[in-house]
Amino acid sequence: MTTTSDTDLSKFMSYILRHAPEELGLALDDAGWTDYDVFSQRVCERIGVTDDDIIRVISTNSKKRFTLDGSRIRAAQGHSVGVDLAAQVAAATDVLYHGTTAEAWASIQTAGLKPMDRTHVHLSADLETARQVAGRRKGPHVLLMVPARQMEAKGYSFLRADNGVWLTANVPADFLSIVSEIA
Ligand code: HQG
Repeated sequence: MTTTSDTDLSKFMSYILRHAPEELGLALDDAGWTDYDVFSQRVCERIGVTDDDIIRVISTNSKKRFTLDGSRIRAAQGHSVGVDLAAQVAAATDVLYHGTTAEAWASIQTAGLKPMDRTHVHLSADLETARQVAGRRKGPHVLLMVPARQMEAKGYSFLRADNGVWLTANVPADFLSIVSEIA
């Protein structure tokens, strides 16, 4: 019987596909894809779930964290291992948003937005998503506006992950402005 919750299974799958494919003896190609059948078999063996559990997590995941494409799977975004998601390079919408803590803002306002432990800075097309990302963290929040189209005109590039999250290498402080602060 499976005792792993869908949340735990989703976290394990993210861990493997974003950060540590070698834990299951897997390799990701340049764009982060790996063979689905081998992935499924190894996840099932390691944590005692079934292929049905994995398929359910892929299809019901609230943030569409996983992309199943024919015989291959990848994490839509969030990687710490270097993968090139550039297939989805897209013209950025006018403005993108980032939700963070007031504490982080203290450094961000001089250092800019950096990818920290991930390969990219994560941005969203709507304010509500940015608010939700910030809401996962304790303390006062800050919502930041990123003038994506203006940055693009200056040579910065943006790409849209499979699940709609926007990614970029970094956002210098000069481009950032506060939308609103939530106590
Ligand atoms: C902050 C979730 C100090 C940045 C969400 C953020 C998202 C700085 C934190 C996805 C900084 C990094 C990503 C600087 C950036 N000084 N702090 N110069 N530059 N930061 O988790 O955007 O559940 O890597 O503001 O929904 O919070 O994983 O990024 O607070 O899409 O699928 O450093 O994670 O998706 O944190 O979240 P993260 P994030 P998943």
